[in-house]
Amino acid sequence: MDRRTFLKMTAMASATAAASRLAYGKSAVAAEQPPSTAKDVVWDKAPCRFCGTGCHLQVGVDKKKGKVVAIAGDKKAEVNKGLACVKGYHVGMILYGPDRLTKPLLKKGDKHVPISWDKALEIVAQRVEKDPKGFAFYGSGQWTIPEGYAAQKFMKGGLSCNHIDPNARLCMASAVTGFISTYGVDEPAGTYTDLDKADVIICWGNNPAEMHPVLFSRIIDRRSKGEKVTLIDIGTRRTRTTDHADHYLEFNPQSDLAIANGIAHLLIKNGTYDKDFVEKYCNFRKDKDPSKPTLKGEATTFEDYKKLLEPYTPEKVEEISGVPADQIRMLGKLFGDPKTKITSLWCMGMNQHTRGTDINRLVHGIHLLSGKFGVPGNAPTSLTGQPSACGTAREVGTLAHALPGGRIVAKDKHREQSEDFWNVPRGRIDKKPGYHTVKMWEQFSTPTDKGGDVHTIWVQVTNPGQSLPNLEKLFYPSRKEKDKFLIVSDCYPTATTKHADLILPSAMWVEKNGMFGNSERRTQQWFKMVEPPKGARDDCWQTIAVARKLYERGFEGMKDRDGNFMFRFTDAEGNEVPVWDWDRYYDINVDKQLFEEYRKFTTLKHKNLAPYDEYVKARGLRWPVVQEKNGNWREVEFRFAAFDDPFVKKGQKFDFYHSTTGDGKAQIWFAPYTPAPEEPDEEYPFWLCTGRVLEHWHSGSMTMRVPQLRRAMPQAYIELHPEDAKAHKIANGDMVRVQSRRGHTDLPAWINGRGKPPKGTVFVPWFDERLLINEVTLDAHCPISKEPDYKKCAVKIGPVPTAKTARAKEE
Ligand code: MGD
Ligand code: MGD
Ligand code: SF4
Ligand code: MOS
Repeated sequence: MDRRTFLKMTAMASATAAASRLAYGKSAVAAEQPPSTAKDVVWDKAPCRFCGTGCHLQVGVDKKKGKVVAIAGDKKAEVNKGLACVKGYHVGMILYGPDRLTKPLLKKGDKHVPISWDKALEIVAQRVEKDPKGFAFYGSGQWTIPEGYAAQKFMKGGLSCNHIDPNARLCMASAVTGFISTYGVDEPAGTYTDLDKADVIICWGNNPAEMHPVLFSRIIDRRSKGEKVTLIDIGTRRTRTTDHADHYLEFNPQSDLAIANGIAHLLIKNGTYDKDFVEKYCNFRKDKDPSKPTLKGEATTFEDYKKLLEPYTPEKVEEISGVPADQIRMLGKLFGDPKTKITSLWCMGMNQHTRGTDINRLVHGIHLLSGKFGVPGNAPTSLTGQPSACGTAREVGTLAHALPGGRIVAKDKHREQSEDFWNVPRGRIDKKPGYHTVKMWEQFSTPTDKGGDVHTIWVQVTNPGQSLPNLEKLFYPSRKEKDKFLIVSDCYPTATTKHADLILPSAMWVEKNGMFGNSERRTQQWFKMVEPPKGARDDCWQTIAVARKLYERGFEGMKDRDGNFMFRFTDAEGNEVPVWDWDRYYDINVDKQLFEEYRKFTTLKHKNLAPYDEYVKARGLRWPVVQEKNGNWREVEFRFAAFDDPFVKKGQKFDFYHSTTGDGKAQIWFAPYTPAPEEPDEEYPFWLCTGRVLEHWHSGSMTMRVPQLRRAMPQAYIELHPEDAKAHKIANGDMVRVQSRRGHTDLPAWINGRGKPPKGTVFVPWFDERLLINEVTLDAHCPISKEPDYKKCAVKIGPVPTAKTARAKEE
């Protein structure tokens, strides 16, 4: 099977899902279908709007109609070489759902009434003035880089308020803390190139066949060329990825910690770890009290590390994880063989974990211990999910504790540097980190007189009313509080806009200029190609226009050191352009000016980006991008390794130049296995795992409006093991109530469906806004990364007690 056939087959399998008993409800939302062979079509490049794979597409625009009418994979793109998955091919149609938002809407009683943009901006400005420290910005890994940068500057450099955090907190925060505590600096050392070179690829509880399909097809492609590549799927349920795996190791939720320790145990016991690499380039670390894990921990010795690993014999690991001891030995042998190149991939299984930071550190640890690092094909590579979770959330640092370019608010020097770059007065940036996502929504949900000090949240490019965990606790309560005000910028009506006090209609994807940063440190750029529906406007414009409103009303924070407006854009002659006037916004390239300003930050922690114009020419470049003597800009495939990374000290083979111990070494951590905070018991006997499906993007707000995708996967369902279904007298398609200590939702059963959960576990995808599984999930989170665990909680299942079906719920 080659890459193309794999992608075609996944699309076909989607169609079979549609034909199953699952299909019910309104079938297709009428959206105009773009003809594929239109005349007058002009093509331009843009990265796909969806996943972190970061495929580059060619977008065909009918110049007469001013509409996107065709999509093709971009042949010049290294990531996808002309291919795309089903979502990619249909991405143009997300612009043309019939119910795009086109007017600012203000809540009056139970209704939303249209208001002017000027009035809307004034309302936002008044909310800020009322209480700047109680104003929070909830952003996204789907923000473009300039959008995130503008919001970051507005909050931290303007309002002196650090309450800005992205939805990516729900997603890759544990990967960040894993990288930082291991290497001292965030983001993968390797790139997708490793997938072409590895002998063995291990997936640690992720499903790239559906979630990073074009990336996954790269592995399939190697096999079709006759190359031998062994795929090992370590997961808690069978998925489409499992179908292609040579080995499937099914483990009990949470016990990945024991498996990783089991591998390290064998490497040491058999003396097959890489002694030279460990001695030269690694230190050992652990937490003093493992029940209270920290980012920094304390130094320990190899002897101590060895002792701590002693209990993790293959037999003990089998007892904890359910994975046969022989399969643990197989993993130990692979890591212990110096000739085998291994690349590990992971995503939400390891990150959405109450021990998320620890399991990230342990997987880095076994790669370091075995020396499977820094040679093409040997890499521990976390995948991100959103198209710019890396580029915007991580690199621009739109997290409550961060500043652009790997700076943090807690450090005096970092704040001062940022204040200088922004030309704002000393002391403008607050040194106290703001609220992380869960805390932000908790504070918003708590009444003011009970200490709930967040009064307004402005949401951009995310749908928290569907995606936050434990909605009953984190989302609904604020909606009953009179003085809590929710502002939402979105393109469509959603589970969040429904509850919003103010809705701001937004332009999307190629209706605006943009830049994304994908999962392999690749920064990508595109230009606006079509006009948004009249009334919808860029998120970045919205932020700048609110800032201007505040400036005009005399708000001090919007002034720079010279008393000028803090967002100053100029034309070629150096004259200020009033971009806050929507009609003037595209007089100049705002993205380019914001990016060039941001770029200065990126050299401070070796995350160097090239000038904007380089990205216009390229199909993305992987940072650090450094200029060579001949003037060319060169990207880096493997960081910290002398063969490729220009920042490695001369004469050294490896150099962890941001080492937390200051000695150029990486940290190998020990962390024990501990059980999940909520496990199945007599009353709630099942594990619930939640996740995604190929056809839909997250909350489904975009993909459910594409008829082809909606038809292919029309609604959410609950996957069960056939024996559990039998025991509960549940047949395919029967409505099942899934209930946790927090809430319940009713879904049709899918037995032997696409995913196959083991006995005692169920799985529900979360894309369906009519069937909110996040009323059931848990908000417990990793104490270091603050990322919640959507992958496991305890539930019971049973028949739906009343006539209240999912359809009733929809109405
Ligand atoms: P999920 O479905 O969230 O997918 O991509 P993935 O992480 O690949 O995760 C499900 C997996 O979690 C299960 O297969 C299970 O094996 C694993 N798991 C459950 N419990 C545990 C555990 O205790 N430990 C470990 N190690 N694993 C466990 C997510 C990614 O997908 C993300 S973050 C985003 S933002 C994107 N979203 C997205 C989408 O919405 N749709 C599509 N089609 N693609 C997407 N790509 C991205
Ligand atoms: P999306 O559907 O991507 O989900 O969760 P969300 O970010 O909440 O929301 C993006 C919103 O932005 C949509 O409503 C879309 O219509 C809108 N939009 C699209 N383009 C634009 C634009 O250009 N401008 C504006 N203003 N709006 C736009 C994602 C989050 O969900 C993530 S990343 C993870 S990893 C978590 N995963 C997860 C899980 O695995 N299980 C469960 N149960 N819940 C989860 N929630 C988390
Ligand atoms: Fe888009 Fe991801 Fe599919 Fe590539 S793999 S076309 S980036 S959704
Ligand atoms: Mo899911 S970043 O990786 O947002």
